[in-house]
Amino acid sequence: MTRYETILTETKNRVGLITLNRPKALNALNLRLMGEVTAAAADFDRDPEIGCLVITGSERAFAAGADIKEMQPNDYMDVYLSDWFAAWDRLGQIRKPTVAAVSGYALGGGCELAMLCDIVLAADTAVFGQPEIKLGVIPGIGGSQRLTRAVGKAKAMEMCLTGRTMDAEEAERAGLVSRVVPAADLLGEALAVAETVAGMSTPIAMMAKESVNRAFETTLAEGVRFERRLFHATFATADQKEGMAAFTEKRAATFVNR
Ligand code: CO8
Repeated sequence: MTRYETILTETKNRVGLITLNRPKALNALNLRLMGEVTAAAADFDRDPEIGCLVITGSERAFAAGADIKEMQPNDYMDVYLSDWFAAWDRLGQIRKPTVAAVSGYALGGGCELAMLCDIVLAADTAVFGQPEIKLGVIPGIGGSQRLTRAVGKAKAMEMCLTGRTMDAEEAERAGLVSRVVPAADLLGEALAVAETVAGMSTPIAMMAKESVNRAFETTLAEGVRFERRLFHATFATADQKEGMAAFTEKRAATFVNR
């Protein structure tokens, strides 16, 4: 078992859980944490016993942003040459579905980390924002792009230009999160959603994820063509045979993830 300093990991019922664990810094995302989250996620992605990932923080903070104290001493050449934060892109390349369970602050990089996940569940205490402008910087982990695609230009502009935050209810109305649940139920709900996904055929869930994500990258015609090719490909899987046989035989499907 890999030992981490800034996160906790566990597995249950085909779900890999990553808990950000820098409570004194409200889970600020330093480079160590970035390396550990992306490494743990890549391990779960490779593990045939895992069908879905959950990323969560604490009750008070999912993550209060990139670690400002770690960033502060850097100059342009430092961040340019090290391509500061580029490693977060690896999380967007995870092929299995990911669920963010957000309670408390999801600010700056914290909001961006949630948006890197496929399903975002929010506690009623969640607060989302891109307050980088108050620090004299702009979002650096995709916030200006993913927030705009999620909630539209009007809200994204206001949030990125003024640092205004959104509460959970507004985030749900705006389409940033799929559902709001009472804070006490958040992790249980997130694990239940993840277990549902993990109970499907994993390769088919990966194709569904890939297809939905394609909508952010391409035209409607190309996206539909991409979806059609993957849909046809599902007929080459054992799980399509099993899923449809189970339906006609009126029984539960037993997927073999092939
Ligand atoms: N980085 C480092 N430490 C932090 C951070 C952070 N982002 N957020 C909180 N902490 C620390 C505090 O410094 C404090 O530590 P200490 O006790 O040692 O002073 C501890 O966490 C608790 O925080 P507070 O005392 O401030 O708690 P409050 O409840 O009073 O306030 C807030 C909570 C409102 C969340 C407040 O902490 C806050 O405003 N934090 C900063 C939020 C923010 O601005 N986030 C955006 C950061 S920038 C970013 O994410 C992307 C930058 C992209 C750059 C790209 C470069 C290539």
